[in-house]
Amino acid sequence: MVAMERSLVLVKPDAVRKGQAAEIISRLEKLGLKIIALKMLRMDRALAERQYSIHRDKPFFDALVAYMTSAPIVAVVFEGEGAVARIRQAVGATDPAKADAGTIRADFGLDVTHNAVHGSDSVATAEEEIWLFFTEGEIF
Ligand code: DAT
Ligand code: MG
Repeated sequence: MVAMERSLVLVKPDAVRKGQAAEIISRLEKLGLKIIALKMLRMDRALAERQYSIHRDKPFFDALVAYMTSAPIVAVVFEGEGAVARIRQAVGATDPAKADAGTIRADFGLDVTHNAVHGSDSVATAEEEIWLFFTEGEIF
């Protein structure tokens, strides 16, 4: 049996700017995953640093934080059976050039920084990430 899971998806600044947010979210809905929370926001530095704290010592950290705070994003919580792995599969590899054909990053990503979308990498990470963006009353 596959467990009911929740995952945080972020439609990143370049995809929002290009008007691809609804199409990206729609692809995930079409997998049978349910939207249980959704908002548009501009991340501030503190939020971006917390969301990506695991990468704090990486050479790309400052560029990543600068990019994620550069313009508004759309944050979505999806719920469904096996949601975490199914979303990761639909999102594709971190580098769009290496992502499988038909994945969101292959279709919408520009490069390893501007890769269109974030999806939580585990159930535990998802639960941490969700609470960075949403309060209990914002999740349905
Ligand atoms: P993912 O988003 O696929 O989980 P990750 O957790 O390794 O990938 O990295 C988080 C984000 O950091 C990624 O979406 C984009 C950025 N990033 C990762 N590796 C990078 C690199 N080598 N150069 C620039 N940005 C990178
Ligand atoms: Mg990751």
